[in-house]
Amino acid sequence: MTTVLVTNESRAKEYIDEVFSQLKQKNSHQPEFLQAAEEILFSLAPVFAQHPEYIEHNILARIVEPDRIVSFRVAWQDDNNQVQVNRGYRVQFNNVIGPYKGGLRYHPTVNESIMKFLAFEQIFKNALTGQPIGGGKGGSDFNPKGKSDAEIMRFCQAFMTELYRHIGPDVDVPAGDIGVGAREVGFLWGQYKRIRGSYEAGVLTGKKPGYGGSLGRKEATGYGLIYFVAEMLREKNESFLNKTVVVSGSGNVAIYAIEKAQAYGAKVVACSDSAGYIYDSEGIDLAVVKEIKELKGDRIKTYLNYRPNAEYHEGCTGIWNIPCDIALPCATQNEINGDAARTLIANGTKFVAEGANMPSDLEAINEYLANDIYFGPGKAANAGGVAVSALEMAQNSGRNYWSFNKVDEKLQDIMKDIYTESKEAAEKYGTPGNLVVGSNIAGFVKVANGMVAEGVY
Ligand code: NDP
Ligand code: 2IT
Repeated sequence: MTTVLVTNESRAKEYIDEVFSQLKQKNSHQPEFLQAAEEILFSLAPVFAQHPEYIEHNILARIVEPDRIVSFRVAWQDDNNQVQVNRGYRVQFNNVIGPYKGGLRYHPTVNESIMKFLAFEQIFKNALTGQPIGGGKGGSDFNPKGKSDAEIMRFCQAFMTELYRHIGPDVDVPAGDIGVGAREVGFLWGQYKRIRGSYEAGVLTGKKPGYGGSLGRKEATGYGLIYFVAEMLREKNESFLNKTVVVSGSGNVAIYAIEKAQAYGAKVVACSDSAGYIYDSEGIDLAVVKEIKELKGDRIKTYLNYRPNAEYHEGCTGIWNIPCDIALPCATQNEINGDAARTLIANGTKFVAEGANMPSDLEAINEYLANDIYFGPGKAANAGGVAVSALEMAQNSGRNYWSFNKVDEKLQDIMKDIYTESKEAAEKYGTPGNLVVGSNIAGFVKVANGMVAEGVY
């Protein structure tokens, strides 16, 4: 028996090594995708040791190759009547457990590597939600900063004029991400409806409530993160009450994470944007942050105009030097490296959970795990947004609306279930307390079983 296990273990490791080395060769110019794949692949060794049938079906080599990637030209006219050109993407990675599902990102850094890393993560995240949604992601290198409403609208219309032929309520359902919120989803939706000539509400999520959108979607990622962290805290006989919290970013995820953390009695002392961070020792005034970011679209620096006793620091990485009990990165990928993680550890941080996708690099994750930080990885901790997107799809299919409380209660249950499943998978596969391994395995097994069931095509 022991020999069989050892053989299985070494065969599992060999198999993963083999798939990853081929992946590196094929995608050597895609560092973010390789980073996401490395984290997931190597955490799956215990699963392959116990399930050699996944090796027989060559699940790993199949799951790392997207079903398809669509890349297209987006030409649009700016307010000076100049024609601008951007590149649009949709990565349809895996639709084994439901239509492709994932957000759209508008940011100048968007490229195929970033799209693929996000879509790959989304497969496992979406599986974890327990909702029938596959994994996808899209976006453009379009920079929304400084653009007028009319320019944003024309860009969204031009983007949808190509994207519409690749999506549909049962095919692929985009939503928001960085640079794409309810305003952009509204413009995209209007154009889709115009082209298709039918009211297919479930083709996009994150719409405004009253026009097909779900109550609670705007808050879902941030609130869901806090519900997840509440479970992590409960595990250690702790709570949010009087904890010092640092949240990076000041966008959709950050704002609603701050709101719920404060409602649970935490003191949130800092947040940021891509230019710098603010520190308010008395606790962030969220009404001010909302006015700056949601109403005015201004820089976080202007917080000092309302709260002169706060501090502003240029550059966003310094935020991790602020001592805190709980760190919640909610801005973007790779915002915490090994050095920042060591600073958090030295300052006594005990909990890190990711509102953003892949904000901690591999070195940072290894530091957390080796130093008794209880770590909630993004694909589990930030799954609340896409989970409520799936609830929006359900409402659209049923042609009805649910109350905020009904959605919020379902979100709380989903986040608790994700926590429990991740924790139990970590225990079952021999790494108790390691939610990275636990969430990767719990998500992977659902998709892998579906792939075995549907056969090779
Ligand atoms: P927003 O566009 O609403 O906000 C993004 C925030 O992050 C802004 O404060 C922005 O600053 C900052 N930011 C963006 N890019 C960078 C960068 N390169 N360096 C430093 N700061 C940066 O996006 P969201 O809040 O929706 O998304 C934040 C993160 O959460 C992303 O990783 C996203 O993938 C993830 N996520 C989002 C979900 C959702 O439902 N929206 C669901 C799950 C995960 P500035 O204003 O200066 O650009
Ligand atoms: O990263 C994410 O999970 C999102 N941006 C949300 C995707 C969605 O379809 O709601």
